[in-house]
Amino acid sequence: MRKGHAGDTVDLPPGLRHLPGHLDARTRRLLLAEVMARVERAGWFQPVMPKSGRPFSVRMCNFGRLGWISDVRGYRYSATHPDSGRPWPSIPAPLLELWRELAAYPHPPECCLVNHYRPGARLGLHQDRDEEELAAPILSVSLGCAAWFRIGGLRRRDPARRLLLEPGDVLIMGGPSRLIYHGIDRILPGTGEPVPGEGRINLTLRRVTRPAPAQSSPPRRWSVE
Ligand code: MD6
Ligand code: FE
Repeated sequence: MRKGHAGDTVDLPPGLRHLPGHLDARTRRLLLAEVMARVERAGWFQPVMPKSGRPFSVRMCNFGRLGWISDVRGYRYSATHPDSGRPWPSIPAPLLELWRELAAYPHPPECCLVNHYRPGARLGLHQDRDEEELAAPILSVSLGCAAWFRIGGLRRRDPARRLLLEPGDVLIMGGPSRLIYHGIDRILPGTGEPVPGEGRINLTLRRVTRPAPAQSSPPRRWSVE
């Protein structure tokens, strides 16, 4: 445990940054409008647990080249929406800007997973490890009502603590915290700001593929004059 950057919540494990209220009310409103316009176009999908087929209490959508999905066949990234077969909408520009500002990673995100929690919805303790590129962090933005976020350790049974995530909060999970277990214990309906369909929306930006190493320019003696 150590003190993070200025403005961070103290006492989080290294690599986990919490920026409370990073997005102001106006930015949140504009972002929510961009998010909802895309979700209306693409449609939500209902993820189910691999094998059991039990539905998640959360519903999902994705933006970007790749989207995270879960069905009876397992968890994976897909270039298309599982119901419509269509490509996902683009990632809103303000989110790409936020990634450039905060991710400390030189390539853009390829996926923005949208989670919608209606009253009573939760998200079980999990690790995000379906990405090939684990050198990139996962960056999340919360909108709508507040929620209790559970933070564990690198092993499922490690002791956990909780953090209140409020609208406009940004959470960055990277470095030694990239694979920690975490989840949403419960949301607090009626707090924060209204979102269409009630509850809470969380956006997670992810780099999925490992970029090819940069091509170095050939030695000068080989170049054609
Ligand atoms: C949520 N968030 O806040 C769920 N994962 O609704 C996540 O599962 C999450 O916030 C990786 C990194 C940041 C996150
Ligand atoms: Fe996660």
